[in-house]
Order: sequence, then structure tokens, then C-alpha cells
Amino acid sequence: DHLAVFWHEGMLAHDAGRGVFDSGRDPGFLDVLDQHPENADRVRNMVSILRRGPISRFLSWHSGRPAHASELLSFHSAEYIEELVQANATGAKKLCEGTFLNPGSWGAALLAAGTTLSAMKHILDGHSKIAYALVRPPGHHAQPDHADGYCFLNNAGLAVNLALDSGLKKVAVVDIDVHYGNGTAEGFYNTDSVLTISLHMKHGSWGPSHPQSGSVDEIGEGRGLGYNLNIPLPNGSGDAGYEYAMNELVVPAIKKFQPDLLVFVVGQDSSAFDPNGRQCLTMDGYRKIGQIMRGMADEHSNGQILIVQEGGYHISYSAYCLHATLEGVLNLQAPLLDDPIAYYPEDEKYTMKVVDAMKKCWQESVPFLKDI
Ligand code: 6DK
Ligand code: ZN
Repeated sequence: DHLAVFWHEGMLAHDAGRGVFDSGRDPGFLDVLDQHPENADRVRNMVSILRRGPISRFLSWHSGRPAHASELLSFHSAEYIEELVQANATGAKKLCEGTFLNPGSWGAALLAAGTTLSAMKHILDGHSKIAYALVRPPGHHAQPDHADGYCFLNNAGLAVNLALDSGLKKVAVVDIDVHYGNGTAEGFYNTDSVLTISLHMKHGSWGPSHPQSGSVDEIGEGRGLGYNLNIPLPNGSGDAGYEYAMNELVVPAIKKFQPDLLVFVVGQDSSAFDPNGRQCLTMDGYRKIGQIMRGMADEHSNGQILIVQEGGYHISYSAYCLHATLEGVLNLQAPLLDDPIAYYPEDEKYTMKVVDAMKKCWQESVPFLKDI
């Protein structure tokens, strides 16, 4: 069993700078500003854990490539692409809230799109059943006509259209990034050929969530009615909550839809330690979701899964959660890698027992506290 990873280091050239990226909560007390959450270092760590971690023996590495401008028109309007080309040529610095350009950004965005297309083509050509596009800048907020939420080009959406153009009839997208995949949803809102499913942080349940849409009643339109399924989950849903939502909602929907191929849109910002979310997944939860995705692909989609990278902002835990997700997709029996951070004691009353023991110790050894 193996998994083909598509990557190109040119994607590291996109740099959205430093700043106060959550102006809703930071009143400007701090001198040392954060890197933009979507920085090159987070992806450097994803590359290195896949190269050096125990999963490395199951992976083959393939070079990504830039998309041609003409390939972008399957998802985006010509006007929007022209706008991006102009922004790049004139050195524009900001496209919308949180979404910044530097001189390397457009080249990186073209590489992210082209690399995702290459990964999809690899599956369509029958070279591998499972491929992972390790890409940045991310794509799932990018709409046919707009940049949004760190995203310029909708990498997964472009790949879905390649699959349809190559003769596949039905593709399902399952997006577990903590934010609603609104761009992908919009691109396929009126078609029944693509079932888009997004699990995300319910708007209003924690912090300044983005975007503010993604409610359960946004179910598609026209021929696409019913083919966009939103699963907004309350913050803190955790491993058990996500596993339940996968088994109760996603698995039956995929079973009914019978896709020819699954696109698994992953974001590690649903983890317990992410600065941009509070869904509280740990490596165990990501591993389980990966296993469930693999089970659905084996049962309905000839084992075919394209995995596409989106967000995930904890500089090290994101890489570990990615590793766990791919372990799950590979259906490995025992976990390959321990969780370095998440620790939940089995007995939640444990602290009380420790405190009781200390009190007893004080009563016995500290003279003035012998009768507390
Ligand atoms: N904040 C993503 O992880 C991107 O889904 C998340 C984008 C969050 C944008 C947050 C944002 C504001 C708004 C107003 C003022 C200040 C800050 F696409 C992925 F990378 F995957 O706009
Ligand atoms: Zn996200």
C-alpha cells in the first residue's frame, strides 16, 4: 500500500508577512508580531515529518508543476484571473482581509494549483489510488470570482473539474479544515455531479470564525439542490464528536451518492492546539477520520482518494496531525507515531486524589496544619 505525495518547494516563496492577524482580539499591546498564520514554516514541517517520520516508507515523492493560465478557467472566471495577473504585475500587497501578496505569491499559487492537478492526474491515469497534494497557498475559500481567506486559486475545485473533464461522472469532496470550504461549495453549488461536504467550526461558537456562512440549511440550488452538505460543529467537538459526525452523516451520504472518486480536503486547524480554531481534534481523531475516508473509498470509489492540503497553523502539531491522517488513510493497524502534545488522563478525578494525598501528608508532617 502506498501514497504518492506531490510537492514543489517553489510554494515556499509565498510570504504574507508579519502583523496582527486577528485584529478582533489584539488591541496592539505587543511589539513582536506573529508571522502570518499561513507561513512557509508550517509546510516545511509537513514536508520534513513525511520525509523523516515512520510513514516515510509508504510514500513516493513526485514533483509538482505550475498550472497554465488556461487550466484555471475550469473553475475561475477570466476576469478574476486577469485581476490576479494584474495584482502580481503591479505589486499589489493585499487582495482582501488576511490575504496578502508578495513577489513570490502568484508563482506559488500557480504551483499549488498545478501540483494539485498533477496529483489528480496521477490517480486518473491509474498510477496510484491515493495521492496527496501538499500545497500552499490554500484554496478552499477561493471562489470562481474572488480571493478569500488566505486563498487565491481553488486547488481542489480545479482538480475536481479535471476529473469530470476526464470522464468521471461523480466526485465527492469531504473538507475537514476548521473553516467552511465556501469557495468549493460555491463553485459546485448548482451541480449534482459534485457532492461537497464540509465539517467546520459552527459560526459564533468560538472566536472570529471565517467565513460566517456554512450553516446546515445551505444545501445547494437548482440541479445542485441537496448536493452541498454543511456540518457546522460546536467548538470543542473533539475526536469523539468528529468520529460520530463522520459515521452518522458523512458515511451514509457518500454511500447514497456513490462517487467515482473522493477528494479529501484536509486542514489541521481543527486540532486541539490551533490558534485559529478550537475543535480539539488530536492525532487519534485525525487518524480515525483518515481510516473512515479510506473505508468509504474502498467501498464506493475504487479506493481512489485525492488528498488536498488546506490550513493548519500550529507550527509542529499540524505536521503530526497530517502524519496521523495519512496513517489512517493507509489503514495501518497500529499507530506509527505517538502524540507529542495531547494528553488526557484516563481518570479525570486523578487530580482530586493527588490533592487529597497531599492534604494527608501535610496533616502528618506540617505541625501547624495537623487538624485542617
Ligand atoms: N480574519 C483556511 O484555514 C483559511 O481555511 C482561514 C482563513 C481565516 C481568515 C481569517 C480572517 C480576519 C478578519 C477580519 C479582520 C482581521 C482578521 F484556507 C485555509 F487556509 F485553509 O480573515
Ligand atoms: Zn482553515
